Order: sequence, then C-alpha cells, then structure tokens
Amino acid sequence: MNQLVRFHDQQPQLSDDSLCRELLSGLCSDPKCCSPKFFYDRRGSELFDQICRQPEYYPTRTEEAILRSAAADIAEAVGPEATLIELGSGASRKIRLLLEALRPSRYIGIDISRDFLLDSTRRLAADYPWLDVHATCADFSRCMAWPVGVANEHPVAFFPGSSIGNFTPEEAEAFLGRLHPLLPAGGGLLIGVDLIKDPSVLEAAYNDAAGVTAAFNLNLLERLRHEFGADLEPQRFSHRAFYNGMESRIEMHLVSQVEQEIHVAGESVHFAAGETLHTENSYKYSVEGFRELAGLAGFAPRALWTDPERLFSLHYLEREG
Ligand code: AVI
Repeated sequence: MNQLVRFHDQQPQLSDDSLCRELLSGLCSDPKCCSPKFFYDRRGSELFDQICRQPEYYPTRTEEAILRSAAADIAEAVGPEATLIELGSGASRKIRLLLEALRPSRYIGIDISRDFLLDSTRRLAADYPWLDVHATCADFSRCMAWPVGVANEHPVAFFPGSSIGNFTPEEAEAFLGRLHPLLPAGGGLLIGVDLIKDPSVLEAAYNDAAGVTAAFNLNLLERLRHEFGADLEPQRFSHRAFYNGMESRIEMHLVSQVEQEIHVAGESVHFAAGETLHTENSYKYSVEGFRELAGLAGFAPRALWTDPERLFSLHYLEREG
C-alpha cells in the first residue's frame, strides 16, 4: 500500500487528569451534564458507526445521497485545484464521494485519533495516487491551525455529518469564528447541517428500534467505570432522547432509575430517582437560521443542496472580506 501521507502532529491529547476534572465539574453541576466527546472511546466509535447504518438514523445516508447526486455542482461551486481540509475526518469516507468530481490538488485530514487518522489517510492515498494527502493530528474543536505552508492554495474546509449541531449555537458561532481567519477571502466551507423537521422523525432517529443509540449513550457509563475508575452500576440508568422544540435540539440524557450515590475520582455524586445526566445536544437548523449564524461569523452563502424531503442540508459558504 502507498504510505505517502505527510503527517503533522499537533499533539492534542489532553492529560487524563484534565479530562477527569472536566468530567467531575459536569457531574457536580446543576443540572448534571457531560461533554459528548466522552462518547467516543473505541466501543463508542464502533457504536456510532452502527448508528449511522440504522434505518431510523437518516442524516448519514441522506447527506451521502446529496454528496453523490450533487458532486458535479459542488465541483463547479468549489472550483478546481482546491486544498480540501476535512475537520474530524474519521474514516475519510464521505470525501471519497467528491474526489473524482472535484479533483482537488491536496487533501488534509484533521482528526484527534492518531492511529485511525493515519490508517484512513494512507488508504485514501493508495486509492487516489494523484492526490497529495496530508494528515494532521489535532483537536479541531479547541484550536485549529493548518500545517504551515500546506493550505495556501484555495483552501476549502469540509465539515460533514452535522457535527456542528453538537455545539450550542454560541459555540458554533465561536467555532466558525476561529475558522474564519484560517481561510483567505473567498476561501470555502462545505458544511452538512441537519434540518428542523417533524419531531417524530427526529425522535425515531435517536431512539432506534435496535437500541443502538441507547447502547451508545449507556456506553458512556462503561467508559466512566473502566477509564476513570467510577463506582457505578450502568443498569441503574436508562437512555432518554427527545426533541426540545423551544431550543430546536434533540437532547440525550441518562436517567437514574433509583436514588443513588456514584463515586468518581474520590468524589461522590448523588442522583435523585429520575434525575438525569445530560449527555448530548444535537441542534437542528432551518436553512435561513444556519445562514444567519454563519453570517455572524463572517461567512456568506454561495450554494445549497438538500434532498427531496428536505431532511438535511449541505451549504457552500465563502469567507467574506
Ligand atoms: C456526531 N453527531 C452529529 C451525531 C448527532 O446526530 O448529533 C451524534 C449522535 N448522537 C446520537 N446519535 C448520533
């Protein structure tokens, strides 16, 4: 296999200590909460892959269908010889749907998971020998910097999957605000955003019949036990996901079935029966609502693609000024 991937390591791993402090501060806050980043240990990432294949979870297959059917139009909007920079590139699967149509000169995958990143970018380089492939190990949600001298030519950031929805709107605006200075005027952002729709469709997507999303949510407790030495019984919690129409977001919670005390890193945390640990928000936007948010961060709308049922949107935005 062609191993020609240029690797840039920004050494993003937080120490176990600071992760533990972050975890405790959420568990001790009122209401209790936990960052969704704690979902993604090895098992959590496998379960997320399975979620994407569930019949009720429409975002992945709908976005992929949009990328397939709109590839030529996307190529026209983006233009030739782009440097594509994928934020949170994971398995680099979706970008493959665009490469032949886009013919970018360079691809930079950015991901926090070093081994996974190297593996997937090496496979990409082997499958597309004409493409200059780079891998940057970094936590793009905290700080972002392109590898020096690599993204000068027509950089276009690619942020699929509606991962922007896992930020609050304020965090999303701040995130786009950090991206803005990394792009030259006219630099592009191709971003997938899940749309507001009938709550029954949304709630089914986060309560799949096979119980994969429930297992994904509950796996967080297994991670607390194994990685952070928490003393708790996962079967004393249950999965809950519902649409909060006032906030336009799906909320995921772990609900304590009984009154109980759990112990994490020397601290004891009390749960009343029915009290929840809020584990994730997944914000949904209207096309106009997302354009407005992106506008606040200095991005102007250039093109938009959706599916016939208007479940999901793919925006092409350009940095203004
Ligand atoms: C990664 N992210 C966009 C997913 C979402 O839909 O918010 C995470 C997820 N949580 C439960 N199911 C999927």
